[in-house]
Amino acid sequence: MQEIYNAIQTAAIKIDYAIKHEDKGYSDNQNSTGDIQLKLDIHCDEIIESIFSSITTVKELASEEKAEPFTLHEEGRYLIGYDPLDGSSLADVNLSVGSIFGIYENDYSGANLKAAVYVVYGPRVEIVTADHEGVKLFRLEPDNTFAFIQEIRLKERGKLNAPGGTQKNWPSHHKALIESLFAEGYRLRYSGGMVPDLHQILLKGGGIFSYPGTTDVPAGKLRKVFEVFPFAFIYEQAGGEAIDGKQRLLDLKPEHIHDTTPCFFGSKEEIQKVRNSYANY
Ligand code: P6P
Repeated sequence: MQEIYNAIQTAAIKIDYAIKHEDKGYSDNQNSTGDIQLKLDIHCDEIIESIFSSITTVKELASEEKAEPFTLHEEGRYLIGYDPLDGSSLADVNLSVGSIFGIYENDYSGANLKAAVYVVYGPRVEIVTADHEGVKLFRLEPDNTFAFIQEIRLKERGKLNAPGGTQKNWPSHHKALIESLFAEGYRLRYSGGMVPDLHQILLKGGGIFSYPGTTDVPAGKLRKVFEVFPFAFIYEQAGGEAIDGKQRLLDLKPEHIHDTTPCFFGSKEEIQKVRNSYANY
């Protein structure tokens, strides 16, 4: 697994450079969920594919930017589902963006996730890894190495509320849940970037991030394999919980590689509030 973590560190340095110095224009292509791809999306995907291609323990790659998974090394052990540059359009307005990696065995179900990693490209470049040893924060140093900073743990209850999705399309019980959190004094923290928004809640000790099913998109927007399962794994390893409103997210399986799901990530008390609000829906 360390070989994969090292490869992600190398990719992170190259991607950070690309974000800061390379063409931000749109390509002529769409990805499998219909998003028009930035040239940056495609280049970041190429950086990651190139770096993983030399790691023989990696059997298969599944990228959010490609229609289907593809085999790298037939005898490899790990399947890697990744989003090379999540929230890439935020780079145009100089907001933080990120890369997300789920490291699976056998298939891309939540139960087969063995480790998860994300990179935040912001004022600092930081990497968070989660495996059976816990959740660890690393930061890019001037000599282009990543220094261990701290373990990350969530408190039982936090103070931040990151409510995603188009509010006019929230179901009424979801709207009541979000309003009840603000009435309790939770602070709004939402940039539109899943990685920095979830990173902030982890580093500030807790709260809740939600991207619900909406009246126009009942299955939600965020992708199980590339985004949701990795963060569900990270939040659980940090002492929090991650559900779809009722079920534990890591108990779910993708129907297809780009499958999406409603998702809630947070401290235990906030996730219990979600269960209470969604119990009868
Ligand atoms: P909305 C970015 O496009 C993204 O995939 C996630 O990074 C983010 O959490 C979500 O979409 C934001 O979606 O509908 O709130 O703008």
